[in-house]
Amino acid sequence: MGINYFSYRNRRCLGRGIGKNVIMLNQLQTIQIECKKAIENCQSLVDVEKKRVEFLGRKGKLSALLKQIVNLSDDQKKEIGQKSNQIKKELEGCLNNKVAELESSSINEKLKNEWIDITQPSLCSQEIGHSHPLTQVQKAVEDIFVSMGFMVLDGPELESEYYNFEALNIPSWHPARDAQDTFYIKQKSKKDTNKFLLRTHTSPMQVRAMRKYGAPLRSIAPGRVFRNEATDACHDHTFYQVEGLMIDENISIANLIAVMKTLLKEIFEKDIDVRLRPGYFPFVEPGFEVDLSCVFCDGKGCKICGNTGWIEFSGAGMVHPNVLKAGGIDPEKYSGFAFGFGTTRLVMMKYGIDDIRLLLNGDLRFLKQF
Ligand code: FA5
Repeated sequence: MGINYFSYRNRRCLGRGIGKNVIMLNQLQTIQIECKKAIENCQSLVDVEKKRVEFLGRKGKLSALLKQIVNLSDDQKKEIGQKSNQIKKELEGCLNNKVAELESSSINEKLKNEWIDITQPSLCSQEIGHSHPLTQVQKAVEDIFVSMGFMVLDGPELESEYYNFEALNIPSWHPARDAQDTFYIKQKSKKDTNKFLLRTHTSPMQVRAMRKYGAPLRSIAPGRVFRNEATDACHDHTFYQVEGLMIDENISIANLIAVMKTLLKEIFEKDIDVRLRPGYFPFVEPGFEVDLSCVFCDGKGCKICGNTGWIEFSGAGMVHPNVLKAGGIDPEKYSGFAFGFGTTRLVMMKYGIDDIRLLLNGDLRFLKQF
């Protein structure tokens, strides 16, 4: 419903000699009342915007009325100007309040419709995974060594021939290289003297650690290693080792045995029979093989232990002076032990897994058991 600004009432006012300003005041009040009512009835933000334009817009009702202000005296102009500003402000406030009211009710509506019960059990069953048994045991090993003051180091799987062999007292002509055949990376050119290979053991971390940290030193370096190997129940071409190194003044084999025993007791939660026998590794002197009593046959002999009753677990020994020198450590002042055991073998023994190849073949029926 529009406003007739020259309504019957106003014409009567003029007839009775009432001032133009009074008429305009009446008209302003009419706009004010009509606009408030219209705002109240708005159901949407679009409605509110329409009313804003209709009443307060440049071509809206208030502007149209104010065009008549030219007919008033200066005092009347002032009076009407002030009043119209006050009404405009008030109406703008009403419009804004309505916008806020509609917005919040639409949010509430949305919340009502989108309400979810977060305590309701899931309709689709989601399986929760877990870490691989190799990772579980490696973490346990790391914790045990950290508790004995060792730091945990990480080394490259793509290793230089120098760190994998030469720095470990295994020159290119040495027969020990044959025992650890591996995959070499193609050199860019024949002139390129830097040969790279998939590391055959974690022992390259010995010289890397010595060069970086010097002596005294306690470190372990767990990781994946690779060998060109015919596989069987106890041998894989890709497996995991943990390299251990302890260098200080007056370190002896007794320290090595104590550390090994602590590790095994913690992992197996019981005493395990361990056998030390002489072993040859060019980077230790003297060198040993550490065997564990076979858990599959209780040391009686089975196909897994090759009917010996023992499973080879680790190589170990006192670090060779040449290796200490390659690591920048004075062999006259310091001595140390090193070991490298198969994490994969440890997992087999801990969980009674009778074929090493099960660990990396990705069969979930197997992995779900851990
Ligand atoms: C070495 O790799 C030496 N770097 C260990 C060492 C370190 C000796 C420091 C002295 C001082 P070896 O080849 O014996 O040694 O391997 C060490 C251990 O890795 C073995 O005792 C065994 O537990 C594991 N291992 C070796 N070959 C395989 C394989 N093919 N599959 C799974 N585990 C293996």
